Amino acid sequence: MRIDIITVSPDLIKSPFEHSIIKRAIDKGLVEVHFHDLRTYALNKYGKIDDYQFGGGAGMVLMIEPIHTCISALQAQRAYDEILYMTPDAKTLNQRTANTLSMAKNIIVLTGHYKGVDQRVRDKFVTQEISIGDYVLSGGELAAAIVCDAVIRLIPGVLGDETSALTDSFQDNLLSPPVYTRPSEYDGMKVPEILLSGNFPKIDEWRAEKALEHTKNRRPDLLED
Ligand code: 6GU
Repeated sequence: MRIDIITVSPDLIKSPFEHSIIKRAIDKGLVEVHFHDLRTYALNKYGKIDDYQFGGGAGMVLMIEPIHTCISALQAQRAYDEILYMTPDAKTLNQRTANTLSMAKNIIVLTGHYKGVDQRVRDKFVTQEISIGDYVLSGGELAAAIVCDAVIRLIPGVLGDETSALTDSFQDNLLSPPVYTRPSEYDGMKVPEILLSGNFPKIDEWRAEKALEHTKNRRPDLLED
């Protein structure tokens, strides 16, 4: 997979790609991530990429031309499956979306800033808009990093244990059951007996029960989905 991230703050978004599982995926060649500073495509030598909004109101809007130039330059080199735009006024990211995106070959991720981008960018170039939750961040960069993390870890070969993504929370619309490690007793707190029993069918059953109980208590909305 190849991901091209268009941003006004490349430095803000780079670090999540330089650690742990995502870094390893890049090192293994399972994913390529490229950052494009929107200012490189600015209209003039002062780096102009935004302007006041028509009709008045606070906040700057990213202009269509630099974004169009950047997207066109990328599209001249390869076809893209999706052009994502990160914005709080969109459908919220979920595991199903991450699963689908993990099967793409080439993706562009456009991150907004200030008041966002000119609506014509969204109408004409963007194929999918994604929010990461019902709260507002100062820019789309951190949200883009989150989407990329959720997607990259699902690419086959990225996680060492192939089954491990399948047992994640949300993969079957259930939250994960609790996990324990040594010691089996700490300060009077005991690990549930069943987990020490070696009876794996029973353990699976216990985990399924706990996952359901957990979901009912914390996220009943997932069960209606
Ligand atoms: Cl994608 N962008 C911004 N600026 N805020 C958000 C968001 C995105 N998702 C949730 N809040």
